[in-house]
Amino acid sequence: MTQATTLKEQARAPADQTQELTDGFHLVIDALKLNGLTTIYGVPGIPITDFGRMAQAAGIRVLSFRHEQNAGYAAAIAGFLTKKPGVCLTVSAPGFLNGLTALAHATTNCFPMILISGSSEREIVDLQQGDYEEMDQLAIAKPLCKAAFRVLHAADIGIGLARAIRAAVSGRPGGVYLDLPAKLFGQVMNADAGKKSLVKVIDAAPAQIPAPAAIKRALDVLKAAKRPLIILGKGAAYAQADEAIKTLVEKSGAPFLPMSMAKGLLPDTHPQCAGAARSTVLKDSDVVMMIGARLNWLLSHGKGKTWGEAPKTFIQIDIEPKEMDSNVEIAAPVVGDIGSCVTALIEGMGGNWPAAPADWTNAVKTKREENVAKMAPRLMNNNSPMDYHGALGALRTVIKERPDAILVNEGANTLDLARGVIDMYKPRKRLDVGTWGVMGIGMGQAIAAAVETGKPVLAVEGDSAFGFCGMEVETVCRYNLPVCIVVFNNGGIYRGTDVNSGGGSDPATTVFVKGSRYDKLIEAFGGVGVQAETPDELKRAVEAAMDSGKPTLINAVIDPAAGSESGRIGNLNPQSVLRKK
Ligand SMILES: Cc1ncc(C[n+]2csc(CCOP(=O)(O)OP(=O)(O)O)c2C)c(N)n1
Ligand SMILES: [Mg+2]
Repeated sequence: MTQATTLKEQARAPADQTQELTDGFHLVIDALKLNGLTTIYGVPGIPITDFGRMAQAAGIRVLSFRHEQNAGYAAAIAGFLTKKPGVCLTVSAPGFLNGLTALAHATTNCFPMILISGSSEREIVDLQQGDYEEMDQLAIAKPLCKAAFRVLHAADIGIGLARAIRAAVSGRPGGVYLDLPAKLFGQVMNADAGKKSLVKVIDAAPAQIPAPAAIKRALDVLKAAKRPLIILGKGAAYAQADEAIKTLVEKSGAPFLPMSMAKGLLPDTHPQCAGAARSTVLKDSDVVMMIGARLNWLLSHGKGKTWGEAPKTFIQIDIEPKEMDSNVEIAAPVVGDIGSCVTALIEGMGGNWPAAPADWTNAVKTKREENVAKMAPRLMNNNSPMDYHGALGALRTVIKERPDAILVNEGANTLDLARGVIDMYKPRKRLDVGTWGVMGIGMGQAIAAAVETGKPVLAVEGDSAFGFCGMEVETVCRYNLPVCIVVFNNGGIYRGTDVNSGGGSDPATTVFVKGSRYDKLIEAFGGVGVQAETPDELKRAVEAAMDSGKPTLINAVIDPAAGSESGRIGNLNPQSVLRKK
């Protein structure tokens, strides 16, 4: 008899009392383990409480969160960090919906993730007879993810999970929904047949080799460039083709611009890094090679003022053919996985590839040095209350001294300014709000980063951003994770100085309680809380936290007037001529 065979089940098993049995609970666990999925992020409840317990007993690491959205963000970023689908586990209807934002976020950001949700009885749900937590979850999930599956028979669990894994990681990765109705878990079947029904997914994300003609076309365009630019996106970071990408960039001699989560793929201090000369390189380049980056809003759709007058020719490397020409014409599309494409490009370049023209690379270098020099004194100020630059100057040094640490970052000013100020030195060390600029990813990402990598984590959080996920400090403390949270407390969204222009007693829509002490929150759960009022205090507190590995929350007091509306993207706020003075 297996552990799975409870007395009740034995009583139910009619024919052969000696046959070994298994059940849905154990088949899901065995299928996950068989495929190396050994961590689950979730929230327990009917119908998955026992499943979580059994998974933990079977050696799967099951991390329970306080809200499914944070568990979902943890699973999504685990997918980004590991190239294996991150697994989030939720209860039916409300739990499922709480996890769904993260699933959609994973899909938008091309992170492999599987949201496994328990669901209520199909017969009742489909007749809309008001079951416990009734909802047609499969139909709701479908438009928000890459694929959605439901398993009704225990014998199909193996195939169901195999389909989910392949859908999540092959081609362009994304979120997958797997619906497991309550009844499935208790279904019993012969243990041998159950074992045979499991599928170990072979080569889940097969290499996609680019066509030689596409490689030649791309290299012809690049060779003719007078002012080439390489843009690295988070797809390039995801690919884990770090050495090949470095070789390509260095061989080309072209300036490179890392998108937010591609920072550190090559160090921000690399002589070819054009991060500090972003507007110059976007405006003045003539050939732009995109590697795992999309011409979406973050790059002004590849046109308009940001891109200047100089005509552009685009080379784009992406695994998704439909990405090509999505916003502007792509002269040289290279479709394939990034590792294979970049390797083929390097081979095609041969031994005597001409370096990018020196007048261009020197012009970029000069601009970059100018901008870095302009910023330097602002980063060294020791003002109290702190401004963003003073506080970030301190954190920049902390990361410089600890390049292995993972930086999680969200907020508006807290995000945009930290991205510019804090240099990254290694791949996949910067995790943030991604394509949607979503608030609330911080704690989920910090927890998953610590769990998946074992490295210390520094989470730099706007006070509003932190509010979306702050209760997870209990989770950080419960699992005793090496996470240091710095809340940039400027008393509000963008600023803490707004007033209610209606004159009523309610505070303005964007401000919070003045002088609040977020550090007290973590003390409630046994973590270390620190109040920091100067950059020096902040630096000392972060260093102590990173050295001790103790869960720590530092309330960094930021001048409420220091921020600007919507950080760096205020231009996206709609304007009406009626309101213009
Ligand atoms: C889920 C979600 N809700 C709302 C927003 C809108 N939003 C953008 S930034 C932001 C908060 C910015 O304030 P804070 O985190 O305190 O950063 P600060 O600019 O004050 O440093 C909000 C609410 C969002 N991006 N995502
Ligand atoms: Mg704020």
